[in-house]
Amino acid sequence: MPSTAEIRAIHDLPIPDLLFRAAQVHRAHWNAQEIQFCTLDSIKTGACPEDCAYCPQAARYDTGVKPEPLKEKGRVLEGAREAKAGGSTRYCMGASWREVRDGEAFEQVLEIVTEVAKLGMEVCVTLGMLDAGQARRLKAAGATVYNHNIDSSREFYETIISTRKFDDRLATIRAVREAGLEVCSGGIVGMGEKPEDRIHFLHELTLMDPPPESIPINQLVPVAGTPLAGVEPPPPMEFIRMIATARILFPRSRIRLSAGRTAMSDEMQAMAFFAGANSLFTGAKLLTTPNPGESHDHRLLASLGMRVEAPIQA
Ligand code: SAM
Ligand code: DTB
Ligand code: SF4
Repeated sequence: MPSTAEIRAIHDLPIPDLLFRAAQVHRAHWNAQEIQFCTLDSIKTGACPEDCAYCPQAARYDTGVKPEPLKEKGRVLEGAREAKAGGSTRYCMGASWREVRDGEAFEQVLEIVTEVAKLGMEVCVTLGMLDAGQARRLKAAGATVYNHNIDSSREFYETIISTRKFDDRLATIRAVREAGLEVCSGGIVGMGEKPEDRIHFLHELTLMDPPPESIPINQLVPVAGTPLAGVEPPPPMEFIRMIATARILFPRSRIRLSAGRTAMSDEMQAMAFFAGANSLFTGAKLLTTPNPGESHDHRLLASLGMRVEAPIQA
């Protein structure tokens, strides 16, 4: 496992060297012309009891997000079919829960997962904390992946969320692993953290054995009403450094260029692809905030001579 000093040495390389190394690693393991399209669906929105300082769905912040109960299965399926038709090979369903509780709502989620799984996309869910038994039930229903971000370094995490501990996050990720699900875990750049926190965040991911199959790198979407509303985005190259360093550290993982793309130029996104990002969230909305949209993404890839990754099973 690399030490934090070794990770820092990679992260701080001169940009041409960093990008060259990242691109080499990327090409050794992936087709660098292809990007996976994933679609997000907020299946239960807002009114979350947690206090994550970045999140528009926390009940305690006045963000204008309209709380919505668990979505009806038919509506989720409609969205999933559309996503597939638009080229997505992964459907990610998020719920603004602190944790999964056994009962009616979880049973409904299991039914939704069962139906979405029949469409032949990768099926990801992100429902907050859970235990190994619940993770096994999700897997049995057809989920392939569970998303649970560590978000930042342990030190910084505990300044942006007070309602749970970093170790709670790690415990859920272990439960997901034990159940045989793939792990999707990444973080957010641009919350006011120091470069040192970003190194420690990546280091935490290297300590997971095996590392997450999928690593979303989000840029903070500052939302009015949240404590992080006024935080300025970091210089674009700091974000690109994170993508490139993640690619070098995790050659076989999906590195996902996630939230924050509406604030990025097309050139910055192109550079993220060159730095090793090979997946993105498409569609006009993330969970509650805007996203560039499918037509933008098809145009962007075409303009770069790139293409959407096709499904593995035709
Ligand atoms: N409630 C569950 C949880 O916290 O794990 C699942 C949904 S939660 C919205 C999923 C992730 O979205 C968070 O871990 C965070 O990384 C990301 N996220 C939330 N708000 C964001 C924002 N304003 N900008 C960037 N990423 C954000
Ligand atoms: C992840 O890392 N980013 C996605 C997904 N995993 C669940 C969520 C981004 C949310 C951005 C804020 C919003 O739209 O509410
Ligand atoms: Fe709730 Fe998840 Fe948002 Fe935190 S990130 S407030 S747990 S929905």
